[in-house]
Amino acid sequence: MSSWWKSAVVYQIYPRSFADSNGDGVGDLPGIESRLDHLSDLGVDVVWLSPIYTSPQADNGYDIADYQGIDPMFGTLDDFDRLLAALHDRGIKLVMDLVVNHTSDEHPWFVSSRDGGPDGPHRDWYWWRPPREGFAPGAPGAEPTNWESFFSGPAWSLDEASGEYYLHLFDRKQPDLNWENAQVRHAVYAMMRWWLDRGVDGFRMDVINLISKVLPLRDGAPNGHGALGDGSPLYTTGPRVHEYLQEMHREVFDRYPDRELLTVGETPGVTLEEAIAFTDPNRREVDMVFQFEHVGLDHGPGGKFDPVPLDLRDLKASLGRWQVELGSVGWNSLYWDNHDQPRAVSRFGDDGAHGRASATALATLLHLHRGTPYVYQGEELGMTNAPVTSIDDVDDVESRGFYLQQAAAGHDPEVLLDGIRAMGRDNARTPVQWSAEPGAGFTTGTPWLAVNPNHTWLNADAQRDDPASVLAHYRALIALRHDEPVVADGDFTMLAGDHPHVYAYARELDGDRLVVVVNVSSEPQEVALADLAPAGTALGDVVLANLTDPTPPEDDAVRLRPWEAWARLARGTSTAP
Ligand code: ISL
Repeated sequence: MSSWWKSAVVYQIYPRSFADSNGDGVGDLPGIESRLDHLSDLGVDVVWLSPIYTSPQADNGYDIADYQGIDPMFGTLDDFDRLLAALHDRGIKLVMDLVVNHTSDEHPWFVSSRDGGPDGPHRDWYWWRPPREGFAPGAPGAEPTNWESFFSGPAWSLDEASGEYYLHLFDRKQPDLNWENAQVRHAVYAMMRWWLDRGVDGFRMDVINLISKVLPLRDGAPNGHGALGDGSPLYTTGPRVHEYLQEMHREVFDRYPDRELLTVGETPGVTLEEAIAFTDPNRREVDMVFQFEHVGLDHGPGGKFDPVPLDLRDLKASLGRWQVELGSVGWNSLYWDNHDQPRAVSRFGDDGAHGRASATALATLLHLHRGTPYVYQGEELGMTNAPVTSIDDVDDVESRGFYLQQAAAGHDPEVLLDGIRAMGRDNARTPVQWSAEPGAGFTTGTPWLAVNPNHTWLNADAQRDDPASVLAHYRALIALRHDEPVVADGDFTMLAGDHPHVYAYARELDGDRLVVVVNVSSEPQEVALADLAPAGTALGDVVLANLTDPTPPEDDAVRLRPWEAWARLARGTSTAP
């Protein structure tokens, strides 16, 4: 299969926060269409659209009630077809979000599964179990297993009518589909073909490594909140997941041999070894996966809402290992941000005095790795975390579930709010800041989630024609990946791996050597030249820099200003074999 995506950059749109065309405060499909110039100017190759399907929105569309319908909040199928055509006219592909570990509890499949009772035709499409032996339905501890939902509380809810419980690894309104049932799998494949026939260019597969569970379902080590990084062996990369993905490949993707498609699995808790198996092209599963190791390094003992400072050496050890070991067999997805993560510039950078420099430094660090970079809407502007003053400002089902559970258990609400301020998913979900206007150019109405007050100066209008903007730097990074084969295909070598504040690496291809050096701190730093270039060789010419007049290397060392980042390319001088 072609690997056109090695030189491609993907842009993620979270539709409810991107652009609102009708003033109802929620983003929509015509809104996206009205902003396509922004995507063309940026130069991205692919758009990944978070869910736009019919949904009661218990988890902002990751709870789907009709896989082939568009939620009226976002528009109509005609709006969708127009958007797809407009993207294709600009040479941009469209990847859909595929959420098939679970449906909404309002999906007709689940309604039939529940209301048809234990003998109904769809009962086995979901995971139904009687109460734990010796317990009455609804009694404390009666859940069939001790699994906890990722959104707090038990992963089982009771259906009073039948006295049985159904499994939901996420919210109670997101029942897990039973992939053991071949009818379920084939219904999913048919739905995927329907979208491909409509012209879409692939799928981002939500929590796809959770679809196979270890049978019989049983108790595991308690997986308290935030255990996502460790996963649970009872449903993370379960025994049949590879078989299912290979079957999906045969039943869906093999039927479109002439199309350039992209498949990316979201795989929380995936190990490097598992990721190699998922993405080895010979196994015909998915092109790449989203792994979570690097975004778990700042989780403290209490989980994601208990963050600890990141040690850059841990990040280097983690990303470096994935670069070398996965990059040479399968393929990496490269990301800092998405709709589930806080804003990178606030989390790993310095969103105060060094906002622009740290946003561009982090972008440089990530994008020139080996893999396919994903830009999450607003990241290309350096958008920051959202101010939150009380739990009433918080919309996200995960953050709210965490707060309510922990506050009820007696934890200090202010400490809980601090965790949500740092790590909550709403940070990524505030509306895109297009302009300095009151609705940030996102809406003329009341936005569903407050716009960040810094939109008065941090916005696309202010950056569009500014060559020193974060936006201009993203444009340059994307162009560099398109233009320089060493960025797409080169080998990866970590440099100065022990340096606590400088992230440096080399990419090599056919005699070209690209060296990327990033100061990941708000202090000046220095790194020995010998750590960056073999004796007697030069670092080459600057091909990209985030500060004007990038500091030239001195005889023995490279000195860097706070958050300074550059890439230098030496042609035909590689020492690689
Ligand atoms: O963000 C997370 C880390 O705590 C998880 O809450 C997140 O749910 C996990 O990464 C899985 O994410 C995906 O599936 C969820 C949905 O809420 C997320 O938005 C989606 O990206 C359930 O569909």
